Amino acid sequence: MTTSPMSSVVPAVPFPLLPTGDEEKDEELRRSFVRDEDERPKDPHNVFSNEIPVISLDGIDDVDRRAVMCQKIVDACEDWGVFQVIDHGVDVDLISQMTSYAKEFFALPPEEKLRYDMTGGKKGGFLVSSHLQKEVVRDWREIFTFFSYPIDERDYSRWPDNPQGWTPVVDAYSQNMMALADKLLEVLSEAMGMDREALKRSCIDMQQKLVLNSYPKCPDPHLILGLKRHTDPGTITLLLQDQVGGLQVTNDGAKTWITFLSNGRFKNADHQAVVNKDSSRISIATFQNPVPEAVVFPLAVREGEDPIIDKPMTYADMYKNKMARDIDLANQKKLATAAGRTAAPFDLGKIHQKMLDEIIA
Ligand SMILES: O=C(O)CCC(=O)C(=O)O
Repeated sequence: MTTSPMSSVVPAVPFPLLPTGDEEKDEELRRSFVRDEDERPKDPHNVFSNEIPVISLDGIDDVDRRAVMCQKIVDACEDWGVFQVIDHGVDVDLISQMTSYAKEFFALPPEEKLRYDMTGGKKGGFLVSSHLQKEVVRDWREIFTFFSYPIDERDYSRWPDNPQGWTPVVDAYSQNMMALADKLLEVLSEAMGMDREALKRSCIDMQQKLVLNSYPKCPDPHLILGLKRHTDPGTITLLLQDQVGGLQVTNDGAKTWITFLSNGRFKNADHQAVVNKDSSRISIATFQNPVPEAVVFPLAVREGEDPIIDKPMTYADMYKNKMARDIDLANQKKLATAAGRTAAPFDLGKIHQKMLDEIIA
């Protein structure tokens, strides 16, 4: 992973991360969040960049305006792999209801949130820090996950009944996100010289997971990350954030689904979330993913280019490789740092053996 600078994206209950009430234990707990020096935030949450493309979707179905918009989206995907969408047509009341319910949920007492404890591979619910077991350093956040598509696989017993009335709001929000993702994928398909449905078709059936992130105020924001630097493996992620700020991105990217399907043309931005002393922050990430058996291979290879991978793999394999690699790199780095040396290259074969135990969501 490179160390180029992160750019901040302009983007809203004080509660502890399950403290034990025992000062000594809480101090120890806090130490488990402290990052190695090279991973610590370089910029605070409220330093914003104007480099990230901002794209209005107003008039996307008008032939002339669509062409200009499409070009902007393509440029943003080629240069950054991330952009801010405005005039997206999603009802502002729905967005504010979704955010208010999320805040209310995270403000509940720990025992109430833990009724939805997601550990042990349950399909949705509440977790502290990360969905990956055995993370070496912890993320300063709480999360709630809804597996929202396919609809017939929803397990409503994992959707909270507190706050009351949240289920129809989550349902409406997830439908709106699905429609927005469709629009964006249509544009990218056209940009690759294919029909509008091509990228969606390659997912076989679009799956969707909503992850609500709650980043409490943090006493040591210069040492700790809300969410460590990573890339999302799936088709497209739609991130709603409040006005606090904390998302930082870089355009180095990594090779994940969209990079492989576009033969390296569209980037997948590395990103992280930083925390701060004064305000808690909420974000809602909607992950649109292919089905596990969807084939990952370039859909279009432009003249003069070679495919960036030799043979097709399934999305499930690509996901497992990526997650296992991320965890193993972090482990090796920690061990190497403790021993005062540089991390050695990792053995993917060995990682395959243990990756299923480590990925619990
Ligand atoms: O909260 C944010 O700004 C980033 C969230 C994110 O990257 C994620 O949930 O994967």
